[in-house]
Order: sequence, then C-alpha cells, then structure tokens
Amino acid sequence: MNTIAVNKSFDVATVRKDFPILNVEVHGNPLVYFDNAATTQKPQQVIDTLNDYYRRYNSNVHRGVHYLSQVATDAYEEARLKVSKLLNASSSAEIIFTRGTTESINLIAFSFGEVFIHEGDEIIISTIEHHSNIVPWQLLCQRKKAVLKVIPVLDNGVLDLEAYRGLFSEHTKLVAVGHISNALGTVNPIAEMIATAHAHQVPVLIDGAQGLPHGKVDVQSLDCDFYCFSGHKMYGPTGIGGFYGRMSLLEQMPPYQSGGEMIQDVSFACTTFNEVPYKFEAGTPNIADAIGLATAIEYLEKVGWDAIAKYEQELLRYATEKLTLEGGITIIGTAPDKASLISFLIDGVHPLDAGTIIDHFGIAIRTGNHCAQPLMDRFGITGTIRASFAFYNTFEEIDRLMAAIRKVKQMFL
Ligand code: 7TS
Repeated sequence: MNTIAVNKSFDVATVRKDFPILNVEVHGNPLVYFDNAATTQKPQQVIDTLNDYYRRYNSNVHRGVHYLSQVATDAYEEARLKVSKLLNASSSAEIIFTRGTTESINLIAFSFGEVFIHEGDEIIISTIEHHSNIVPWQLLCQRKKAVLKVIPVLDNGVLDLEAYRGLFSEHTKLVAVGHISNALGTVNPIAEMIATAHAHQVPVLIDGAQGLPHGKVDVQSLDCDFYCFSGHKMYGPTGIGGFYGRMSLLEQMPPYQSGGEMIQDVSFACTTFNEVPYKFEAGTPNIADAIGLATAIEYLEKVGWDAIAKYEQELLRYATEKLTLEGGITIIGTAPDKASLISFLIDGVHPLDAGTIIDHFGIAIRTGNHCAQPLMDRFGITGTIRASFAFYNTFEEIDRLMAAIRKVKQMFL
C-alpha cells in the first residue's frame, strides 16, 4: 500500500498510448523502462514522421531544383527553426545539426580550439562531466599544450562554486560544463556559472544532453555561448542532435569536416566556405532524423513542458522517499535541485548483480560508471544503479522497482 501521497493529475495513461514500445514484454513481464537518461522511447508521431519522409519525399537537400528536393529542404530547415525556437536562439543559423552531443562537443573542441586555444591557456570543466565533455578537451589540451582545470564537487553532488570562482586566471579561455549530471541528476546553476565566466570574458559551453529533455532552454537569457544536445534523449531519433553557437564565435571558427555542402567555391588553387550553419555541416546531413526531431519537439510542446517537469519531479520525489524508507540503500547525489534521475547502491550488493536481477523482472535500469569515471572515483565507488524517469513512467512502475530491489536483498543479503 502506498503511504506516500501522490498527485495523479498528469494524464499518464493517455501519453503512454503514444509509445508503442511500452507494450513490449521482457522476460514475461510488462516492460518498465527506467533507462531514459541513456535514451528515451519514441512516440508513434515521431515513428510516423520517419516513415512518411521515406515513403513520400526522401530526397537530398539544398541542391536540387526538383520538387522533392525542395520539399525535403523546406522540412529540414523547418526542423532547424523548430530547434532554434526551443532554445530561443536569435536566428536559426545559430543551430548546427550534428549526430548528437558527443559530435557537437568534438566539433567545438576542434574548431573553437583551433582559433582560440594556445599553449598555456586553461579550460575549466567539472568533476561531474560525462566522458564526452572531458576527453575532447583533454585531446585539445594535448594538441595545444593547454591546461585542463577541474571544478570539485561537494559530497551531496553539488559543484563547489567557491572553488570554481577561484579557478579563473588570465589564461582561462573556456568553461565547459554539464547542465544536468547524467550520473547524479544534479541540476547545475548554469546561469550563475555563465555570469561568473563572462565577468572574466570567458565563453561557456553547456553540455545539455541531459538538460533539454527536461525543459525548454533560453540561450539568450542564459547568455551561453554553446549549448549541445542529443535528439535521442528527448524522444527524437538516434543519430541527430546539434548545438547552439553564438554567431560571433561561429563566424570566426574554421570548418570541422570538409566536403560537399560546406563550400561556396572550389578550385584547385583555393576553396571558399559556405556561410554558417552550412560551413559546419559537410556532406549529406541526417535529413529524416532532423525532421523526426522536429516532430518530437512538437510532441513535447503538446504534452506541455510545465506538465512534464511537474510530473517528473513527482516521480523523483516518490522514488526518493520509497528508496529512503526501504533502508539498506545509499543514494549517491542528494543535491536540492535534481532532475528525475536517482543513482543508488543496495548496501552490500554489487550494482551489476542487482541490475541483472532487476532486469529479470522486466525493469530496464542502468548500472556501472555512467561514462563518468572521475566522478565515481571522487565518491570512491566503481558504479551505481541508476533509475532515470520520463513522463511516461508511473508510480506503479516505481513500486515494481521497489519489489525487485527487495528480491535482490533477499537473494544477496
Ligand atoms: N553528455 C551527457 C551529460 C550525457 O549524459 C551523454 C550521454 C552525453 C554527453 C553523450 O551523448 P550522445 O548522445 O552523444 O551519446 N549519456 C548517456 C548515459 O547517461 N547513458 O548512456 C548515455
């Protein structure tokens, strides 16, 4: 019986009907999908958009005078506009499509790094970054003989902002920090962190892979310089994502890859490049999935960003209380401001063993270091069990997770 009061105002039964995969059975049980931080499921509307594109207007973009090419180009550019409105960019040209967050950060590390990072310069990242927002900067620092500085994290999973302020020097050239931690759920105070960096004239890149799935972002009011995201983590297709970049920086940055589409004129003597954003989109882009991403954004708008955020917070609160009341559980990451994601340990049980048993009940959770090894080292652990919730999850599903956890405890303790 539930002892915890829950507000059941969100019409989860209706939204669940839009996600066909939620009807799948795993090991004879209805699927409970709690691995949304890894990737989210896709509503039928997104699946239909992909189907429709390939059945009715598949064609290459920006090059054909023929009808289908124009329809595809319009839809692709409409998708860029949709993303730019979601992020409140001042122009859709500030949105570059890539395969996702990883490719976006690599592009910026290469291209921004080429112009703005020199020997002895310093780049600030944080302890709670995903490897995607660590390794590209390490490689850049090796290439340019620059220095990586790391913001420490407090025991509750909150970044140490006092230490952050102390990291700046006249050599600091960039801050690259996550919006929301994929391993702990911590929501970083990015507006404040950006203001601190700008007071030192230092631009800021936000890794928004876990940010955008939970709410709209306003890059103008945040005043951030780059905001990177992945479509597949926000109910869109895999293989599409991108980033917002401040136009004054994008114009100064050289291309990352070269080939078709990104050029203006090519001769063997000299090649000139296309304008932003096309300068950064060499080759045939991922047309279908960009259009699918636009449908995902429309879908999220229809469900309502505020309703999503409120319901996800209720799921988080419910799960946190249940895990706390259960006993024998250690929650890793107890920041006051968290997204709907919980990392925890069942005391005395290896996360992988727990994950294997939990999977037998048809419950998809992630175990391991969550591509955040330095963060795990900081907490003296090798990994956690992570349950990450989306707005199609239910309180009853959390009860099923709790029942599975009790089974794990019975088996191992
Ligand atoms: N940054 C953060 C904060 C992430 O959580 C991830 C993926 C990435 C970057 C990379 O995104 P990609 O779409 O380019 O792969 N995070 C996870 C995760 O938590 N479990 O699987 C992937």
